Amino acid sequence: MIEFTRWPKDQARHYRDAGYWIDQPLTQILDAQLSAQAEAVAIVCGDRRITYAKLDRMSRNLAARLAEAGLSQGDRALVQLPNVAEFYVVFFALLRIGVAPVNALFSHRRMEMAEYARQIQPAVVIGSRAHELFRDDAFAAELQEAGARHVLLLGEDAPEISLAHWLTAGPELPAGAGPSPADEVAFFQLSGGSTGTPKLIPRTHNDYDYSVRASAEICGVTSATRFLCALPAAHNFPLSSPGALGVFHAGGTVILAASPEPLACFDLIEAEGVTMVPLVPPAVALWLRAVEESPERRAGLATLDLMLVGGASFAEATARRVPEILGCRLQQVFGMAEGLVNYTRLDDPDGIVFAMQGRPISPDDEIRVLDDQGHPVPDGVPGALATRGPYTFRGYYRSPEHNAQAFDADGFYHSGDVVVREGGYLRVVGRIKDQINRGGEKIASEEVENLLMRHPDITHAALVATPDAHLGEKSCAFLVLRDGAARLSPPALRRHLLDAGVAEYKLPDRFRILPELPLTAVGKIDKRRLRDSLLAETA
Ligand code: J2J
Repeated sequence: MIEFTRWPKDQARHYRDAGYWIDQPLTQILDAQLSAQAEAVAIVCGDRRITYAKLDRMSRNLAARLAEAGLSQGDRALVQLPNVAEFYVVFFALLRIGVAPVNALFSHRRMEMAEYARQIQPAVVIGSRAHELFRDDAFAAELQEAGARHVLLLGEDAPEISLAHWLTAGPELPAGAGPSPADEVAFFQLSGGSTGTPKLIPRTHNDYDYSVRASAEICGVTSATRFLCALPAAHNFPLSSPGALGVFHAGGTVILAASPEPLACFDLIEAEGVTMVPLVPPAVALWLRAVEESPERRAGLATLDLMLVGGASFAEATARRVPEILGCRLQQVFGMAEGLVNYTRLDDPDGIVFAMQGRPISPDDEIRVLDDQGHPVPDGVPGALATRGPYTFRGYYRSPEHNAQAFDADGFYHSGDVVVREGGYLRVVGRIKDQINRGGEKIASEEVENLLMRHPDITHAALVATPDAHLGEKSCAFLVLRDGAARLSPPALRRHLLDAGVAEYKLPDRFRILPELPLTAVGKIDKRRLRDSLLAETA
Protein backbone atom coordinates (compact mmCIF):
# COMPACT_ATOMS: atom_id res chain seq x y z
CA MET A 1 0.00 0.00 0.00
CA ILE A 2 1.06 3.59 -0.54
CA GLU A 3 2.20 5.31 2.62
CA PHE A 4 0.34 8.43 3.74
CA THR A 5 -0.63 10.23 6.92
CA ARG A 6 -3.84 8.67 8.20
CA TRP A 7 -6.62 10.32 10.14
CA PRO A 8 -6.56 9.49 13.86
CA LYS A 9 -8.65 6.40 14.64
CA ASP A 10 -11.38 8.17 16.60
CA GLN A 11 -11.91 10.72 13.85
CA ALA A 12 -11.95 8.02 11.17
CA ARG A 13 -14.57 6.16 13.21
CA HIS A 14 -16.68 9.28 13.49
CA TYR A 15 -16.46 9.97 9.73
CA ARG A 16 -17.72 6.42 9.08
CA ASP A 17 -20.44 6.57 11.73
CA ALA A 18 -21.67 9.88 10.33
CA GLY A 19 -21.98 8.30 6.85
CA TYR A 20 -19.26 10.36 5.15
CA TRP A 21 -16.94 7.44 4.55
CA ILE A 22 -18.90 4.62 2.99
CA ASP A 23 -16.02 2.30 2.15
CA GLN A 24 -16.61 2.21 -1.57
CA PRO A 25 -13.90 2.71 -4.18
CA LEU A 26 -14.26 5.70 -6.53
CA THR A 27 -14.87 3.22 -9.38
CA GLN A 28 -18.29 2.62 -7.78
CA ILE A 29 -19.29 5.94 -9.38
CA LEU A 30 -19.09 4.20 -12.76
CA ASP A 31 -20.42 0.84 -11.61
CA ALA A 32 -23.59 2.51 -10.31
CA GLN A 33 -24.35 4.13 -13.68
CA LEU A 34 -23.67 0.89 -15.48
CA SER A 35 -26.59 -0.74 -13.78
CA ALA A 36 -28.75 2.40 -13.77
CA GLN A 37 -28.36 3.74 -17.31
CA ALA A 38 -25.55 2.15 -19.27
CA GLU A 39 -26.60 3.69 -22.57
CA ALA A 40 -26.76 7.30 -21.34
CA VAL A 41 -24.01 9.56 -22.71
CA ALA A 42 -21.28 10.13 -20.10
CA ILE A 43 -18.85 12.20 -22.18
CA VAL A 44 -19.03 14.38 -25.27
CA CYS A 45 -15.55 14.87 -26.70
CA GLY A 46 -15.46 16.51 -30.12
CA ASP A 47 -17.52 14.27 -32.39
CA ARG A 48 -17.44 11.37 -29.97
CA ARG A 49 -20.35 10.53 -27.65
CA ILE A 50 -19.22 8.02 -25.08
CA THR A 51 -21.88 6.17 -23.14
CA TYR A 52 -21.37 4.94 -19.59
CA ALA A 53 -21.16 1.42 -21.02
CA LYS A 54 -18.38 2.48 -23.39
CA LEU A 55 -16.52 4.43 -20.72
CA ASP A 56 -16.67 1.37 -18.50
CA ARG A 57 -15.62 -0.99 -21.28
CA MET A 58 -12.62 1.09 -22.34
CA SER A 59 -11.44 1.57 -18.79
CA ARG A 60 -11.80 -2.17 -18.05
CA ASN A 61 -9.88 -2.99 -21.23
CA LEU A 62 -7.01 -0.77 -20.15
CA ALA A 63 -7.16 -2.04 -16.58
CA ALA A 64 -6.95 -5.65 -17.79
CA ARG A 65 -4.06 -4.95 -20.14
CA LEU A 66 -2.17 -3.08 -17.44
CA ALA A 67 -2.79 -5.90 -14.96
CA GLU A 68 -1.56 -8.39 -17.51
CA ALA A 69 1.52 -6.24 -17.99
CA GLY A 70 2.24 -6.66 -14.29
CA LEU A 71 0.78 -3.53 -12.70
CA SER A 72 -0.97 -4.05 -9.41
CA GLN A 73 -2.21 -2.45 -6.21
CA GLY A 74 0.17 0.05 -4.73
CA ASP A 75 1.86 0.95 -8.04
CA ARG A 76 1.85 4.58 -9.17
CA ALA A 77 1.18 6.19 -12.56
CA LEU A 78 2.16 9.53 -14.05
CA VAL A 79 -0.56 10.81 -16.37
CA GLN A 80 -0.57 13.92 -18.53
CA LEU A 81 -3.52 14.27 -20.89
CA PRO A 82 -5.36 17.26 -22.30
CA ASN A 83 -9.16 17.64 -22.01
CA VAL A 84 -10.11 14.42 -23.81
CA ALA A 85 -12.38 11.51 -22.88
CA GLU A 86 -9.32 9.32 -22.37
CA PHE A 87 -8.47 11.33 -19.27
CA TYR A 88 -11.48 9.82 -17.45
CA VAL A 89 -11.04 6.40 -19.06
CA VAL A 90 -7.46 6.25 -17.78
CA PHE A 91 -8.42 7.58 -14.33
CA PHE A 92 -11.01 4.85 -13.77
CA ALA A 93 -8.78 2.16 -15.32
CA LEU A 94 -5.92 2.89 -12.95
CA LEU A 95 -8.20 3.06 -9.92
CA ARG A 96 -9.79 -0.23 -10.92
CA ILE A 97 -6.51 -2.08 -10.36
CA GLY A 98 -5.32 -0.02 -7.39
CA VAL A 99 -2.73 2.01 -9.30
CA ALA A 100 -2.58 5.60 -7.98
CA PRO A 101 -2.08 8.29 -10.62
CA VAL A 102 -0.63 11.77 -10.44
CA ASN A 103 -2.64 13.69 -13.04
CA ALA A 104 -0.24 16.40 -14.17
CA LEU A 105 -1.59 19.47 -15.95
CA PHE A 106 -1.04 19.66 -19.69
CA SER A 107 0.75 22.97 -19.11
CA HIS A 108 3.37 21.19 -17.01
CA ARG A 109 6.74 20.74 -18.63
CA ARG A 110 9.89 18.77 -18.00
CA MET A 111 10.64 20.21 -14.58
CA GLU A 112 7.25 19.43 -13.07
CA MET A 113 6.94 16.04 -14.75
CA ALA A 114 10.43 14.95 -13.75
CA GLU A 115 9.78 16.05 -10.18
CA TYR A 116 6.50 14.11 -9.96
CA ALA A 117 8.22 11.07 -11.43
CA ARG A 118 11.03 11.38 -8.91
CA GLN A 119 8.54 11.48 -6.05
CA ILE A 120 6.21 8.65 -7.07
CA GLN A 121 8.48 6.40 -9.18
CA PRO A 122 5.71 5.58 -11.66
CA ALA A 123 5.36 2.04 -13.02
CA VAL A 124 3.44 3.44 -15.99
CA VAL A 125 3.44 6.82 -17.72
CA ILE A 126 0.52 7.91 -19.89
CA GLY A 127 1.02 11.02 -22.01
CA SER A 128 0.22 12.56 -25.36
CA ARG A 129 2.25 12.95 -28.53
CA ALA A 130 0.68 16.40 -28.75
CA HIS A 131 2.82 17.51 -25.77
CA GLU A 132 6.36 18.68 -26.49
CA LEU A 133 7.76 16.25 -23.90
CA PHE A 134 6.43 13.22 -25.76
CA ARG A 135 6.87 14.47 -29.31
CA ASP A 136 9.94 12.28 -29.55
CA ASP A 137 10.95 9.32 -27.37
CA ALA A 138 13.76 10.91 -25.35
CA PHE A 139 11.76 11.79 -22.23
CA ALA A 140 9.88 8.47 -22.32
CA ALA A 141 13.23 6.67 -22.47
CA GLU A 142 14.48 8.69 -19.50
CA LEU A 143 11.43 7.72 -17.47
CA GLN A 144 11.88 4.10 -18.44
CA GLU A 145 15.50 4.18 -17.43
CA ALA A 146 14.35 5.48 -14.05
CA GLY A 147 12.02 2.51 -13.65
CA ALA A 148 8.78 3.15 -15.57
CA ARG A 149 7.82 -0.17 -17.12
CA HIS A 150 5.42 1.21 -19.73
CA VAL A 151 4.87 4.49 -21.52
CA LEU A 152 1.54 4.75 -23.37
CA LEU A 153 0.83 7.65 -25.66
CA LEU A 154 -2.27 9.26 -27.09
CA GLY A 155 -1.80 9.98 -30.79
CA GLU A 156 0.68 7.13 -31.30
CA ASP A 157 0.25 4.31 -33.84
CA ALA A 158 2.67 1.61 -32.70
CA PRO A 159 0.42 -0.85 -30.78
CA GLU A 160 2.89 -1.53 -27.94
CA ILE A 161 2.84 2.11 -26.87
CA SER A 162 -0.43 3.35 -28.35
CA LEU A 163 -2.95 4.31 -25.67
CA ALA A 164 -5.76 3.79 -28.20
CA HIS A 165 -4.62 0.21 -28.69
CA TRP A 166 -4.47 -0.46 -24.96
CA LEU A 167 -8.12 0.65 -24.72
CA THR A 168 -9.30 -2.08 -27.09
CA ALA A 169 -10.53 -5.46 -25.89
CA GLY A 170 -7.78 -7.81 -24.79
CA PRO A 171 -7.24 -10.05 -21.81
CA GLU A 172 -9.74 -10.52 -18.96
CA LEU A 173 -9.17 -8.68 -15.74
CA PRO A 174 -7.31 -11.19 -13.53
CA ALA A 175 -9.37 -12.46 -10.59
CA GLY A 176 -7.08 -10.95 -7.97
CA ALA A 177 -7.06 -7.44 -9.45
CA GLY A 178 -9.15 -4.75 -7.81
CA PRO A 179 -9.16 -1.23 -6.43
CA SER A 180 -7.19 -0.45 -3.32
CA PRO A 181 -9.20 -0.53 -0.08
CA ALA A 182 -11.37 2.58 0.29
CA ASP A 183 -9.35 4.01 3.16
CA GLU A 184 -6.10 3.80 1.19
CA VAL A 185 -4.66 6.27 -1.34
CA ALA A 186 -6.69 6.34 -4.58
CA PHE A 187 -4.65 9.01 -6.35
CA PHE A 188 -2.55 12.11 -5.80
CA GLN A 189 -3.80 15.66 -6.24
CA LEU A 190 -1.40 18.48 -7.08
CA SER A 191 -0.75 21.19 -4.54
CA GLY A 192 -0.72 24.81 -5.70
CA GLY A 193 2.40 24.94 -3.61
CA SER A 194 4.43 27.48 -1.71
CA THR A 195 7.68 25.51 -1.51
CA GLY A 196 10.70 24.91 -3.72
CA THR A 197 9.39 21.66 -5.19
CA PRO A 198 5.82 20.74 -6.22
CA LYS A 199 4.03 18.77 -3.50
CA LEU A 200 1.64 15.86 -3.86
CA ILE A 201 -1.56 15.33 -1.90
CA PRO A 202 -2.60 11.72 -1.22
CA ARG A 203 -6.41 11.41 -1.53
CA THR A 204 -8.20 8.27 -0.38
CA HIS A 205 -11.28 6.78 -2.02
CA ASN A 206 -13.30 7.45 1.10
CA ASP A 207 -12.42 11.10 1.54
CA TYR A 208 -12.59 12.09 -2.13
CA ASP A 209 -15.79 10.16 -2.78
CA TYR A 210 -17.46 11.97 0.10
CA SER A 211 -16.46 15.39 -1.24
CA VAL A 212 -17.77 14.41 -4.68
CA ARG A 213 -21.11 13.00 -3.44
CA ALA A 214 -21.75 15.92 -1.14
CA SER A 215 -20.73 18.46 -3.80
CA ALA A 216 -23.08 16.91 -6.36
CA GLU A 217 -25.92 17.35 -3.92
CA ILE A 218 -25.00 20.91 -2.91
CA CYS A 219 -24.71 21.97 -6.56
CA GLY A 220 -27.93 20.24 -7.59
CA VAL A 221 -26.32 17.85 -10.08
CA THR A 222 -28.77 15.33 -11.61
CA SER A 223 -28.87 12.94 -14.55
CA ALA A 224 -30.13 15.92 -16.60
CA THR A 225 -26.98 17.96 -15.87
CA ARG A 226 -24.88 18.80 -18.91
CA PHE A 227 -21.56 19.95 -17.52
CA LEU A 228 -19.00 21.88 -19.55
CA CYS A 229 -15.42 21.08 -18.55
CA ALA A 230 -13.35 23.90 -20.02
CA LEU A 231 -10.79 24.17 -17.19
CA PRO A 232 -7.96 21.60 -17.12
CA ALA A 233 -9.77 18.31 -16.43
CA ALA A 234 -7.19 17.14 -13.88
CA HIS A 235 -7.63 20.17 -11.64
CA ASN A 236 -9.47 19.51 -8.39
CA PHE A 237 -12.20 22.08 -9.15
CA PRO A 238 -13.48 20.66 -12.48
CA LEU A 239 -12.80 17.12 -11.28
CA SER A 240 -14.60 17.14 -7.94
CA SER A 241 -16.34 20.40 -7.04
CA PRO A 242 -18.78 18.92 -8.12
CA GLY A 243 -16.73 18.32 -11.22
CA ALA A 244 -16.89 15.57 -13.78
CA LEU A 245 -16.90 12.98 -11.00
CA GLY A 246 -19.94 14.62 -9.39
CA VAL A 247 -21.66 14.55 -12.78
CA PHE A 248 -20.81 10.87 -13.35
CA HIS A 249 -22.04 10.15 -9.83
CA ALA A 250 -25.43 11.63 -10.74
CA GLY A 251 -25.50 10.11 -14.23
CA GLY A 252 -25.22 13.38 -16.17
CA THR A 253 -23.08 14.28 -19.17
CA VAL A 254 -19.63 15.91 -19.26
CA ILE A 255 -18.90 18.00 -22.35
CA LEU A 256 -15.20 18.67 -22.91
CA ALA A 257 -13.79 21.93 -24.23
CA ALA A 258 -10.13 22.62 -24.97
CA SER A 259 -10.12 25.90 -23.02
CA PRO A 260 -12.55 28.44 -21.52
CA GLU A 261 -12.24 30.65 -24.63
CA PRO A 262 -15.77 32.15 -24.80
CA LEU A 263 -16.76 31.77 -28.44
CA ALA A 264 -15.84 28.08 -28.69
CA CYS A 265 -17.55 27.47 -25.34
CA PHE A 266 -20.68 29.37 -26.39
CA ASP A 267 -20.94 27.17 -29.50
CA LEU A 268 -20.71 24.06 -27.32
CA ILE A 269 -23.26 25.40 -24.85
CA GLU A 270 -25.74 25.99 -27.65
CA ALA A 271 -25.05 22.77 -29.54
CA GLU A 272 -25.01 20.54 -26.46
CA GLY A 273 -27.51 22.28 -24.19
CA VAL A 274 -24.95 22.82 -21.44
CA THR A 275 -26.54 23.54 -18.04
CA MET A 276 -23.56 23.91 -15.70
CA VAL A 277 -20.02 25.26 -15.96
CA PRO A 278 -17.15 25.84 -13.53
CA LEU A 279 -14.90 28.80 -14.34
CA VAL A 280 -12.05 30.81 -12.84
CA PRO A 281 -12.61 34.59 -12.52
CA PRO A 282 -10.55 35.72 -15.57
CA ALA A 283 -12.59 33.37 -17.78
CA VAL A 284 -15.82 34.80 -16.34
CA ALA A 285 -14.59 38.27 -17.32
CA LEU A 286 -13.98 37.10 -20.91
CA TRP A 287 -17.45 35.54 -21.09
CA LEU A 288 -19.06 38.72 -19.76
CA ARG A 289 -17.20 40.84 -22.27
CA ALA A 290 -18.12 38.52 -25.16
CA VAL A 291 -21.84 38.93 -24.37
CA GLU A 292 -21.60 42.65 -23.69
CA GLU A 293 -19.90 43.16 -27.05
CA SER A 294 -22.56 41.17 -28.91
CA PRO A 295 -25.72 40.91 -26.79
CA GLU A 296 -27.34 38.53 -29.28
CA ARG A 297 -24.89 35.88 -28.03
CA ARG A 298 -26.90 35.59 -24.84
CA ALA A 299 -29.69 33.73 -26.62
CA GLY A 300 -27.30 30.82 -27.23
CA LEU A 301 -26.70 30.53 -23.49
CA ALA A 302 -30.39 29.89 -22.72
CA THR A 303 -29.80 26.40 -21.31
CA LEU A 304 -26.98 27.52 -19.01
CA ASP A 305 -28.46 27.41 -15.52
CA LEU A 306 -25.51 27.53 -13.12
CA MET A 307 -21.99 28.96 -13.22
CA LEU A 308 -19.59 27.93 -10.47
CA VAL A 309 -16.78 30.40 -9.90
CA GLY A 310 -13.69 29.73 -7.81
CA GLY A 311 -9.95 29.29 -7.76
CA ALA A 312 -9.05 32.93 -7.23
CA SER A 313 -10.54 36.02 -5.71
CA PHE A 314 -13.74 37.14 -7.41
CA ALA A 315 -14.87 40.76 -7.10
CA GLU A 316 -18.40 41.27 -5.84
CA ALA A 317 -19.14 43.76 -8.64
CA THR A 318 -18.24 41.14 -11.26
CA ALA A 319 -20.20 38.46 -9.40
CA ARG A 320 -23.35 40.58 -9.63
CA ARG A 321 -22.98 40.85 -13.40
CA VAL A 322 -23.08 37.07 -13.93
CA PRO A 323 -26.88 36.62 -13.71
CA GLU A 324 -27.49 40.04 -15.20
CA ILE A 325 -25.39 39.59 -18.35
CA LEU A 326 -25.24 35.82 -18.82
CA GLY A 327 -28.69 34.98 -17.49
CA CYS A 328 -27.58 32.11 -15.24
CA ARG A 329 -27.29 31.55 -11.50
CA LEU A 330 -23.97 31.96 -9.71
CA GLN A 331 -22.44 29.67 -7.10
CA GLN A 332 -19.13 30.67 -5.54
CA VAL A 333 -16.59 28.01 -4.61
CA PHE A 334 -13.56 28.36 -2.40
CA GLY A 335 -11.75 25.06 -2.52
CA MET A 336 -8.31 23.52 -2.40
CA ALA A 337 -6.78 20.31 -3.69
CA GLU A 338 -5.77 19.60 -0.09
CA GLY A 339 -9.42 19.13 0.86
CA LEU A 340 -11.77 21.76 2.27
CA VAL A 341 -14.32 23.07 -0.22
CA ASN A 342 -16.81 25.85 0.51
CA TYR A 343 -19.87 26.70 -1.56
CA THR A 344 -22.52 29.34 -1.45
CA ARG A 345 -25.80 27.43 -1.42
CA LEU A 346 -28.34 27.50 -4.23
CA ASP A 347 -31.00 28.92 -1.90
CA ASP A 348 -28.75 31.59 -0.32
CA PRO A 349 -29.85 35.22 -0.63
CA ASP A 350 -28.05 37.43 -3.17
CA GLY A 351 -26.17 39.22 -0.41
CA ILE A 352 -24.32 36.00 0.37
CA VAL A 353 -24.01 34.58 -3.15
CA PHE A 354 -22.32 37.70 -4.48
CA ALA A 355 -20.19 38.66 -1.49
CA MET A 356 -19.06 35.44 0.16
CA GLN A 357 -17.02 32.48 -1.05
CA GLY A 358 -19.27 29.98 0.69
CA ARG A 359 -19.45 27.71 3.70
CA PRO A 360 -17.91 24.25 4.11
CA ILE A 361 -19.41 21.13 2.56
CA SER A 362 -19.57 19.19 5.80
CA PRO A 363 -20.95 19.80 9.28
CA ASP A 364 -17.71 18.12 10.38
CA ASP A 365 -15.39 20.48 8.52
CA GLU A 366 -13.73 22.23 11.46
CA ILE A 367 -12.62 25.78 10.73
CA ARG A 368 -10.33 27.99 12.78
CA VAL A 369 -9.58 31.60 11.91
CA LEU A 370 -6.39 32.62 13.72
CA ASP A 371 -4.37 35.73 14.50
CA ASP A 372 -0.55 36.00 14.24
CA GLN A 373 -0.17 34.28 17.59
CA GLY A 374 -2.43 31.42 16.61
CA HIS A 375 -5.38 32.60 18.73
CA PRO A 376 -8.91 32.50 17.29
CA VAL A 377 -10.24 35.86 16.08
CA PRO A 378 -13.90 36.86 16.37
CA ASP A 379 -16.28 36.76 13.40
CA GLY A 380 -15.74 39.69 11.06
CA VAL A 381 -12.00 39.93 11.77
CA PRO A 382 -9.52 38.65 9.17
CA GLY A 383 -7.32 35.75 10.19
CA ALA A 384 -5.42 32.75 8.86
CA LEU A 385 -7.52 29.74 7.89
CA ALA A 386 -6.85 26.38 9.51
CA THR A 387 -9.05 23.35 8.93
CA ARG A 388 -9.47 19.63 9.42
CA GLY A 389 -12.28 17.32 8.46
CA PRO A 390 -13.50 14.20 6.68
CA TYR A 391 -11.93 15.02 3.30
CA THR A 392 -9.03 17.30 4.24
CA PHE A 393 -5.70 15.48 3.98
CA ARG A 394 -3.31 15.01 6.90
CA GLY A 395 0.05 15.31 5.16
CA TYR A 396 1.82 15.93 1.84
CA TYR A 397 3.42 12.83 0.33
CA ARG A 398 6.89 12.20 1.78
CA SER A 399 7.35 15.77 3.02
CA PRO A 400 7.92 15.60 6.77
CA GLU A 401 9.59 19.02 7.09
CA HIS A 402 6.93 20.83 5.14
CA ASN A 403 4.17 18.95 6.97
CA ALA A 404 5.61 20.12 10.28
CA GLN A 405 4.90 23.68 9.13
CA ALA A 406 1.62 23.14 7.29
CA PHE A 407 -0.11 21.27 10.13
CA ASP A 408 -0.53 22.14 13.79
CA ALA A 409 -0.53 19.78 16.76
CA ASP A 410 -4.31 19.25 16.41
CA GLY A 411 -3.94 18.08 12.82
CA PHE A 412 -5.39 21.29 11.35
CA TYR A 413 -4.07 22.16 7.90
CA HIS A 414 -3.02 25.82 7.61
CA SER A 415 -3.97 26.77 4.06
CA GLY A 416 -2.15 30.11 3.97
CA ASP A 417 -5.38 31.94 3.12
CA VAL A 418 -6.59 34.97 5.05
CA VAL A 419 -10.35 34.81 5.51
CA VAL A 420 -13.15 36.59 7.30
CA ARG A 421 -15.87 34.42 8.81
CA GLU A 422 -19.40 35.75 9.10
CA GLY A 423 -22.33 33.59 10.15
CA GLY A 424 -20.50 30.41 9.15
CA TYR A 425 -19.61 31.76 5.70
CA LEU A 426 -16.08 32.61 4.57
CA ARG A 427 -14.77 35.49 2.52
CA VAL A 428 -11.22 35.21 1.18
CA VAL A 429 -9.47 38.52 1.78
CA GLY A 430 -5.77 37.76 1.42
CA ARG A 431 -2.95 35.29 1.65
CA ILE A 432 0.03 34.65 3.89
CA LYS A 433 1.54 31.82 1.85
CA ASP A 434 4.33 32.78 -0.53
CA GLN A 435 2.33 32.02 -3.64
CA ILE A 436 1.05 33.95 -6.63
CA ASN A 437 -2.48 33.27 -7.85
CA ARG A 438 -2.28 34.11 -11.53
CA GLY A 439 -5.90 33.88 -12.58
CA GLY A 440 -6.38 30.64 -10.65
CA GLU A 441 -3.01 29.17 -11.65
CA LYS A 442 -0.87 28.90 -8.56
CA ILE A 443 2.84 29.73 -8.59
CA ALA A 444 5.09 28.90 -5.63
CA SER A 445 7.45 31.86 -5.42
CA GLU A 446 10.27 29.81 -3.97
CA GLU A 447 10.24 27.37 -6.87
CA VAL A 448 10.74 30.14 -9.45
CA GLU A 449 13.27 31.98 -7.27
CA ASN A 450 15.39 28.82 -7.00
CA LEU A 451 15.36 28.40 -10.76
CA LEU A 452 16.28 32.04 -11.32
CA MET A 453 19.18 31.72 -8.91
CA ARG A 454 20.58 28.85 -10.95
CA HIS A 455 21.53 31.52 -13.49
CA PRO A 456 25.26 32.24 -13.06
CA ASP A 457 24.72 36.03 -13.08
CA ILE A 458 21.91 36.12 -10.47
CA THR A 459 22.74 36.20 -6.78
CA HIS A 460 19.31 36.96 -5.26
CA ALA A 461 15.76 36.58 -6.54
CA ALA A 462 12.34 37.38 -5.10
CA LEU A 463 9.06 36.73 -6.89
CA VAL A 464 6.06 38.81 -5.83
CA ALA A 465 2.50 39.35 -6.99
CA THR A 466 1.38 42.52 -8.72
CA PRO A 467 -2.28 43.40 -9.21
CA ASP A 468 -3.59 42.79 -12.72
CA ALA A 469 -6.92 43.93 -14.10
CA HIS A 470 -7.51 40.74 -16.05
CA LEU A 471 -5.77 37.92 -14.17
CA GLY A 472 -6.16 39.35 -10.68
CA GLU A 473 -2.44 38.92 -10.12
CA LYS A 474 0.65 38.70 -12.24
CA SER A 475 4.20 38.00 -11.12
CA CYS A 476 7.27 40.20 -10.93
CA ALA A 477 10.78 38.93 -10.28
CA PHE A 478 13.19 41.21 -8.43
CA LEU A 479 16.79 40.25 -9.10
CA VAL A 480 20.21 41.14 -7.81
CA LEU A 481 23.01 40.49 -10.30
CA ARG A 482 26.54 39.34 -9.66
CA ASP A 483 29.06 42.20 -9.60
CA GLY A 484 30.14 43.02 -13.11
CA ALA A 485 27.42 40.93 -14.75
CA ALA A 486 26.07 42.27 -18.02
CA ARG A 487 22.44 43.39 -17.96
CA LEU A 488 20.02 40.53 -18.50
CA SER A 489 17.05 41.14 -20.77
CA PRO A 490 13.59 39.81 -19.93
CA PRO A 491 13.61 37.49 -22.98
CA ALA A 492 16.98 36.07 -21.89
CA LEU A 493 15.63 35.52 -18.36
CA ARG A 494 12.51 33.82 -19.67
CA ARG A 495 14.66 31.66 -21.93
CA HIS A 496 16.73 30.64 -18.91
CA LEU A 497 13.55 29.49 -17.12
CA LEU A 498 12.12 27.76 -20.18
CA ASP A 499 15.40 25.92 -20.61
CA ALA A 500 15.05 24.77 -17.01
CA GLY A 501 11.79 23.15 -18.16
CA VAL A 502 9.31 25.07 -16.05
CA ALA A 503 5.63 25.52 -17.02
CA GLU A 504 5.03 28.75 -18.93
CA TYR A 505 2.46 30.12 -16.51
CA LYS A 506 5.25 30.31 -13.92
CA LEU A 507 7.38 32.68 -16.04
CA PRO A 508 7.55 36.11 -14.40
CA ASP A 509 5.48 38.70 -16.23
CA ARG A 510 7.95 41.42 -15.27
CA PHE A 511 11.54 41.72 -14.08
CA ARG A 512 13.21 44.40 -11.98
CA ILE A 513 16.95 44.54 -11.29
CA LEU A 514 17.98 46.03 -7.93
CA PRO A 515 21.39 46.63 -6.35
CA GLU A 516 20.11 44.71 -3.30
CA LEU A 517 16.85 43.34 -1.94
CA PRO A 518 15.23 45.11 1.05
CA LEU A 519 15.24 43.05 4.24
CA THR A 520 12.86 42.94 7.20
CA ALA A 521 14.00 43.43 10.81
CA VAL A 522 14.62 39.69 11.10
CA GLY A 523 16.64 39.62 7.90
CA LYS A 524 14.10 38.05 5.55
CA ILE A 525 13.45 39.53 2.12
CA ASP A 526 10.85 42.26 2.59
CA LYS A 527 8.35 41.24 -0.08
CA ARG A 528 5.81 43.76 1.11
CA ARG A 529 8.20 46.57 0.27
CA LEU A 530 8.85 45.05 -3.13
CA ARG A 531 5.12 44.83 -3.81
CA ASP A 532 4.62 48.40 -2.63
CA SER A 533 7.40 49.62 -4.91
CA LEU A 534 5.54 48.14 -7.89
CA LEU A 535 2.33 49.84 -6.84
CA ALA A 536 4.18 53.14 -6.60
CA GLU A 537 5.51 52.61 -10.16
CA THR A 538 2.02 52.32 -11.61
CA ALA A 539 0.44 55.00 -9.40
C1 J2J B 1 -10.19 33.21 -3.48
N1 J2J B 1 -9.19 32.31 -3.49
C2 J2J B 1 -9.50 31.05 -3.83
C3 J2J B 1 -11.84 31.65 -4.12
C4 J2J B 1 -9.53 28.92 -4.30
C5 J2J B 1 -12.75 24.22 -6.00
C6 J2J B 1 -12.44 25.52 -6.30
C7 J2J B 1 -11.11 25.95 -6.34
C8 J2J B 1 -10.07 25.05 -6.08
C9 J2J B 1 -8.67 25.52 -6.12
C10 J2J B 1 -10.39 23.72 -5.76
C11 J2J B 1 -10.82 30.65 -4.15
N2 J2J B 1 -11.47 32.90 -3.77
N3 J2J B 1 -13.12 31.36 -4.42
O1 J2J B 1 -9.45 22.81 -5.48
O2 J2J B 1 -12.00 22.03 -5.43
C12 J2J B 1 -7.29 29.90 -3.70
C13 J2J B 1 -6.95 29.79 -2.22
C14 J2J B 1 -6.82 28.30 -2.01
C15 J2J B 1 -6.16 27.89 -3.31
C16 J2J B 1 -6.35 26.44 -3.67
C17 J2J B 1 -11.73 23.31 -5.73
N4 J2J B 1 -10.79 29.33 -4.44
N5 J2J B 1 -8.74 29.94 -3.94
O3 J2J B 1 -8.39 26.64 -6.53
O4 J2J B 1 -5.58 23.74 -4.92
O5 J2J B 1 -5.72 30.44 -2.01
O6 J2J B 1 -7.73 24.64 -5.67
O7 J2J B 1 -6.03 27.95 -0.89
O8 J2J B 1 -5.68 25.06 -7.08
O9 J2J B 1 -6.78 28.72 -4.30
O10 J2J B 1 -5.88 26.22 -4.97
P1 J2J B 1 -6.14 24.84 -5.70
